[in-house]
Formats: sequence, structure tokens, C-alpha cells
Amino acid sequence: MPVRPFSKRLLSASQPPLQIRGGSIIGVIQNVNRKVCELPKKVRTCEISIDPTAQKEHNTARMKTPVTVTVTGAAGNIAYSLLFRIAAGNMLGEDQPIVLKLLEITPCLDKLHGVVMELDDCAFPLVQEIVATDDPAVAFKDANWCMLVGSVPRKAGMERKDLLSINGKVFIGQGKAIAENAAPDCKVFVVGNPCNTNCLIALHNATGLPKQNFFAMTMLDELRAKSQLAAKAGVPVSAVTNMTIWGNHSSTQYPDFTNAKINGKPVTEVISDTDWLKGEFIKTVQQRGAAIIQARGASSAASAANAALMTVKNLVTPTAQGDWFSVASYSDGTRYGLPEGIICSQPTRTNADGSHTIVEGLPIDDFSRGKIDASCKELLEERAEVLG
Ligand code: NAX
Repeated sequence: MPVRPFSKRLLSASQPPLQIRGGSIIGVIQNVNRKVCELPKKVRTCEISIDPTAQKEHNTARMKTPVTVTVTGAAGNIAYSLLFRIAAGNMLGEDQPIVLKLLEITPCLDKLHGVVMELDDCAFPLVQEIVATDDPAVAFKDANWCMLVGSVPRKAGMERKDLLSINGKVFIGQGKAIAENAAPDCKVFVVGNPCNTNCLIALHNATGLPKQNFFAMTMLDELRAKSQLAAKAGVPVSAVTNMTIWGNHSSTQYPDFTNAKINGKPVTEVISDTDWLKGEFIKTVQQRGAAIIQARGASSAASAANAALMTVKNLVTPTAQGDWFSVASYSDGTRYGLPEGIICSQPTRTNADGSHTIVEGLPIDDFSRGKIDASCKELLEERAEVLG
């Protein structure tokens, strides 16, 4: 049955999935609301009926207002894993319609077009519209979630401050475009490195948006830490909870084993090898990105996409009783001795009303204090380089 390419302008949540029966052809065309179908000439009669199950699912999706998710660096490696899972409903829920807006630099638009073709070919029921563009004003228009994945990678011979300066300009422009075009209550989530400081730059330029709506990714580090602890203790990774990454997403980050738990018990009660916890464990987590590049010949992409997805999922879902997750957010200088005005990874909970709270009152011993301070010092240095 020939199906001609559909126009995204025709996408509508008002039409339920249909079953088409006619002549010698009986078939179910899934997601017919997303396609314009031409029936073969030999079909003389065409009975259109509504599949009750599909109708029910469709009605649930239809009740929700579509959420606009903007992803930058959309033709890059992380996005190639991320976009398909967002579109499948793995991030915001399987009943949440989505408008996808994809931003790339002009030379990568052809590649992005290929990604959009593949998204089309998945015929994701939740995807209401896909916009691919090199114009930040178009990409961030009405965005509810701004996922800033794209950034210029560090090249051989490039100093850290050169990288900060190049990406600084990108995040100045994107911060301004978000403030001017996105939804006033949009959330901004930065993955592109150096993600904490890129996030700070975006925040400073997104005039009018609340500081608490800005986040940078340290979930990949949290998941790496949980995985290492689980392997050492010989337990499933789901047994590891309360894992905090403190500070910067860099080799100074501190995976806090002192407050983490395994099957509800302090990690230090389950893993007695303190030397390993203070040494190899921390180093493995801090250096994991480099180890993956060495082994794979390319930076982590699928696991980074998974962590990005998990972060947003954690930020929109009430956190399990007694647990928390790691994300870098604006420090107001009132907790744990963290300096004011940096984007610092901290233990975070999402409340039932969707707001976020930094977990208070965790004990910080001298060992942890030194590690946290070292990472914050690096964040202050980065801030000085970009904001003066
Ligand atoms: P790729 O180089 O594969 O893709 C980046 C994409 O961003 C490219 O397609 C590029 O054209 C695009 N881009 C560059 N400037 C842009 C701009 N101004 N507007 C829109 N798009 C732009 O990198 P990928 O592997 O996808 O990684 C993306 C970023 O994630 C990198 O900065 C990387 O360092 C960072 N990571 C952050 C992690 C974290 O935990 N926070 C972990 C994974 C990853 O290393």
C-alpha cells in the first residue's frame, strides 16, 4: 500500500488511530493520524473503524498538552541516542505528546535532516511535530525543556580556557535566545562541556528566567559511581542509593561514598576496603570518560544520552522516599559551604508539586570537605575565566 510522505503540518492529536478495511485489503494502519494514506484503486469500499484500545491510549495522550523539547547538537553522537528515546516517551512519559525542536550549526543541517528522516521513519505516536533549524530563535520558540547538548569539543593543543571562551560565546547566544523565545517557566539542562560553567553562562544571559530552572548534568557520574559500588559489593546496581556527586563534572568531582547506601546500609558498612573507596573508586569515576574514549575510540554517547534522559525524568518525577539524585544547580551559598553563584552538583529531590529541594543536613567529614572544596575551587576559577 503506497503511503506518501506526510506533512508535519497535518499532524494532529485530534484524530484517533484508525483501522481501515476495504475490498481485498484488510489492515491496520498505525498512527494514521500522522500519515496521509492513498488506498489502491482496487479498494472499492473503505470502512473506517476505531480500534477501542488505540482510541483509549490516544485519548489519554490527547488530554495532555504537548511539551516542547528543544535539543541542541541534534546531529551529534549523544543526540543520536537521546532523540529516539525522548520521542518514544522514555523521558516525559508514554502518555506525553511532544514537539521536538532540533538545533544544529549550519554545516550540520544535512546530517540533521538525515536524523529527522529516521525519526519520521519510527512514526513515534507521541511526536506531534519536528522542527529542524540552525536558528536559535526558532529552535527555542515556546520550549518547555531546553536540552543544551551541543558544544564545540576540545581539540588537540586547546587550553581549557580556550574551550571555555569558544563555548562561552555559544552559551551567551543560547541563553539570550532562550530568554526571548522559550516558555517563561522553561527548564534549561546543559550537557555540553564544560557543562557547569556553560550552564552558568546561559543563566547569566537568560535575563528574567528563574535561577533554579538551570541544571547541568552529573547523572552519568552518579550512575558510574553506583555501578562501581555495586560491582565491588557484589549486589545489583538497584541496591545502591543516596549517591551524591558534588561539584564540577570534571576530574575534580567527588562521588560521596560516605553518605551513599547499599541495601539501606551505609556503604562503609558493606564495603570495608576504605583504601579502595578513598582511592581507586573515586579515581575510576573521575576518569571514566577518558577510559571510555581510550577503549572505544570515541566519547561516551549512549550512556550520556541515558543519563540525560534519567536527569530530566528525575526532575519531573517525585523522588522516592529517603533517596535523592545528583544534578548540578545554582548554589545560593547557604548549604554545605558551597560558594554562592556557581552551578554545583548537589543532592537533590523532586517534590510532589514538581519543585526541587537540595537535601539538607548530610554529614560532611574532613575527607569529603577537602574533595568538595577542591571541586568548588575549580568551578570558581572557571567562573572567573568566563565572567571575570
Ligand atoms: P558531538 O561532537 O558528536 O556532537 C556535538 C554536536 O553539537 C555537533 O553535531 C555540533 O555540530 C553541534 N554544535 C556545536 N555547536 C553548536 C551550536 N552552537 N548550536 C547547536 N549545535 C552545535 O558530541 P557529543 O558526543 O554528542 O557530545 C556533546 C557534548 O556533551 C560534548 O560537549 C561532550 O563533551 C558533552 N558530554 C557531557 C557529559 C556530561 O556528563 N555532562 C558526558 C558526555 C559528553 O562528554
